[in-house]
Amino acid sequence: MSEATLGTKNTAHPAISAWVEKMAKLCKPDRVFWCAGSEAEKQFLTDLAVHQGTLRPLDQKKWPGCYYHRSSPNDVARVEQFTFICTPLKEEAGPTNNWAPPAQMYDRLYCLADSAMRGRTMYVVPYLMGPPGSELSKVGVELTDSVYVVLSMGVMARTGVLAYEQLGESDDFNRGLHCMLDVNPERRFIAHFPQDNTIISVGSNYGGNVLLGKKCLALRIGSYLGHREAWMAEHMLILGVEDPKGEKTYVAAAFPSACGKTNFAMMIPPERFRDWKVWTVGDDIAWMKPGPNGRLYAINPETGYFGVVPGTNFKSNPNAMRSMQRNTFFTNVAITAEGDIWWEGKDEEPPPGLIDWQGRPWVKGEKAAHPNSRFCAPMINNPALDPAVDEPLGVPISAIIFGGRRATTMPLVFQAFNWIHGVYVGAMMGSEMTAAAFGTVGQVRRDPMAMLPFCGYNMGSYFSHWLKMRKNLQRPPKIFHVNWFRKTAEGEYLWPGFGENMRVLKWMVDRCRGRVGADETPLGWMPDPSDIDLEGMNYDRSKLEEALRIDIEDWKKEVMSQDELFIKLHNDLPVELHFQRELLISRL
Ligand code: GTP
Ligand code: SPV
Ligand code: MN
Repeated sequence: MSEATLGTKNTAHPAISAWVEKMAKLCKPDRVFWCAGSEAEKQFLTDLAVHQGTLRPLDQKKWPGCYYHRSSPNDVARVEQFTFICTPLKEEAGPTNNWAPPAQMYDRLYCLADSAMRGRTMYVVPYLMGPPGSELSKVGVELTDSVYVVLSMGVMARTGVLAYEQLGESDDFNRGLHCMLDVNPERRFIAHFPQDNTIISVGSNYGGNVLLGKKCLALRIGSYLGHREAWMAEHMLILGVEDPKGEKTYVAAAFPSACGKTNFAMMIPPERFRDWKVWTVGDDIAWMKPGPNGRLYAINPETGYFGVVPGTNFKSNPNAMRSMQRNTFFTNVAITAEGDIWWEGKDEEPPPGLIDWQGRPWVKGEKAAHPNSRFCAPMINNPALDPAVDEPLGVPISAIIFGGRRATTMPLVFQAFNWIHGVYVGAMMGSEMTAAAFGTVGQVRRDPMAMLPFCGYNMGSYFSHWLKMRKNLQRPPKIFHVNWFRKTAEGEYLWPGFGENMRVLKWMVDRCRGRVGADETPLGWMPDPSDIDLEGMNYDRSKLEEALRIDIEDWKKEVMSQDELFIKLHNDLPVELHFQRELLISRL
């Protein structure tokens, strides 16, 4: 393709054409650039971003195809306080979401978007979430004035004209509009209009706020559509565990933001488990639907990883390190004049002449990389990428794992007695807040199914939806809860985590396959400590016992602390969850 044809209109689809025209009339860009998804286009846009100063090439010998991006210091994470679900009725959004009437929010945002792209280019990014030809896949079109967004979308989703093929003549596509404006938190809104399958995001240029296929479409709009169409959109990784016989067991796990999904999805088993292999299907989002043999099938709608950088190194997560070795965008890490990069927990000395994430010479003791600095890497770089990632049917899920970041109370692992109990366990999940969103880091909050920031409708109805899904499954996944983050009174982690989590994963896989027993406890089924294989690990068994301990007094407090969510949701909370709570109290 010659440069002259780059960006020319590439579809005659009437609804897409009409909507792009309407939005262009509103935003008044100097130029509309239609993305087709070609290599030449990617090169052209990358050069443009470098020329504009949006991207800076890294040392291309060390980091081929990798670029550096620094955001505005006020724009480094998701903004839950500015995120809205705009349904006709407030009850549809429910008590855990910010709500505004659609007409009012459209007015407000159209006002902000009016002429917002003067002197700029509007990029039209058609994209597909999910494998081509999958019944679960969805089409979106994102309009944006950020080249960084266009290029990042190219990593995270299947972008370009292939999306039109999936759409055909249907009008069923997500309309996404993104205007950077002046990247000012006072004019920052992430608004969802589920009934219109529309998203408008203004005033930010940070991943979760602006890569509209990800949290906005794949989770908020996705969960709304899933409720309507009898499938599930979840904040879950998907992995396949291959045992020494070559049998694969797929599990999906919901941990809140920055609580270990990427790490778990890419885990490399320790030496003791050298005959086992973990394959990554996805690290953040699962779309799941009942399929053949009464089982739950899952796809990863994404094609890349937008992962937390700090703490990632060749020991903690080698597959993530390999994934980000080429064709990756790094945002808000520290950099040197030579184009090398560094972050806290990279496990090597900081290079001399380091510039911190805000562009200042780094001072020891200060943060070099922002705690929520991210890599945006294509999944094909991952040596453990599961070939089934492109399978339109998805993979059959044997276990669903919930987990939070909890210094106390929550044992290393337990298994729910059944699906309804498992839904209760997921619904009552708590976790300490992290840097992935603005807020008080470290504070425990209820984060049901790790979906608190991402459920696009009433959380009570969402729980009912979970309960109802059971009816369509003859072989429902077993449900587990894990906690890698329990600490001693001295503040040390009781469990080493990362690759060693394989030992707990094996127990869960063995439970799914009926290969190991368990003890009945007030919380659910728990491993006899001797059933967790600790061989080859320099680790004291008494620590494992402590990590597995149930402290009844802590648990009484835990049940009390669930009151807040029960009161907030009382109108819509399924009665089954009240019963489950009563049962737990009587068992305690
Ligand atoms: P999002 O991309 O925000 O949805 O996060 P995520 O759930 O994918 O989190 P990620 O795997 O990036 O982990 C975030 C943080 O948790 C990093 O600082 C990791 O070092 C830390 N972490 C991950 N797994 C473990 C573990 O098993 N034990 C401990 N102690 N820390 C872990
Ligand atoms: C999260 O915060 O859960 C993420 C990062 O996965 S973002 O895409 O920014 O939401
Ligand atoms: Mn996430």
